[in-house]
Amino acid sequence: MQHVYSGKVREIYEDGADLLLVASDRVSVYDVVLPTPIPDKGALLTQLSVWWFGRLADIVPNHLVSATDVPAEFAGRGIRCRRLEMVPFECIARGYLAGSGLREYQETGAISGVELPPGLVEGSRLPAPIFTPTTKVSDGGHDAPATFAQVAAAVGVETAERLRALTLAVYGRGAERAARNGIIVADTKLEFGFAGAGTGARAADTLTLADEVLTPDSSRFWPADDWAPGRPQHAYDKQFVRDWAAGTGWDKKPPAPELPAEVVAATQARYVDAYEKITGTVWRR
Ligand code: Q0Z
Repeated sequence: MQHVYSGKVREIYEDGADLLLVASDRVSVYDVVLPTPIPDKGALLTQLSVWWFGRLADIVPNHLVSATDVPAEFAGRGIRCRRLEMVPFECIARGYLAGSGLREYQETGAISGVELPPGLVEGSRLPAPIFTPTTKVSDGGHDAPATFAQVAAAVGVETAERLRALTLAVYGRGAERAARNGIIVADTKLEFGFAGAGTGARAADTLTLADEVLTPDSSRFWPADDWAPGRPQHAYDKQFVRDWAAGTGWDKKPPAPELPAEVVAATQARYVDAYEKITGTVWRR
């Protein structure tokens, strides 16, 4: 088992032809990883993603090989997946205005080249969900918006059209199910790859959904009952951490302070709640 990559809160290992994607219990706020883990967070997000892969399989094939055939130390929070030739763009769907999309709209009236009507505010629901890809920045920097034409220039127009259609279909399915259960999925980031890595194949019809899907780490989840456009929205998962951090006077630069036990417990409960609301099943570790 070779360790090949560390993200802020996840790791990738190599096992022969497969990869193991392992989610930790670490949590980041304001791009800083906190010193205090949230128990079961890695397993909750991994199992939510696995649940979604099953619920999206009629839309797009996925990289999941096994959620159980992993080393004991990764049990529950690791998946075995097929290695893909990754598409060099983050495929983002947005149904609401927030984050970098909001800033781009305020500066240009568009996001990733998609023109939007005037008068939208922070948290506004968009007239219809839009595809707003970004280029991946490898060195930990922030991703830059890419237009549909840039994606098409890089991977071909047929693949770009399929990426857009798949991204909007996955978001549509996810947002609809979450909304029925009181959770707004404001936006979501998907990663796709081409099956047959190493063979040079890069055909639109081999596009495969990779990474994690429709989790609170890859998406903005908001509680629907306090959605109010015109101000920053409350994060479904991290709001307790953000509120607590604001009260400490922490300057949002590393190192972050340790979380008190009640903030850990309240945050863990939100991850459990999101898992249970979306899947309609009871969380058992
Ligand atoms: C995913 C990432 C991290 C987890 C590479 N099936 C695949 N084939 C090839 N590459 C990837 C995948 Cl999922 C791949 N990432 C993002 C980073 C932990 C996923 F630290 N990078």
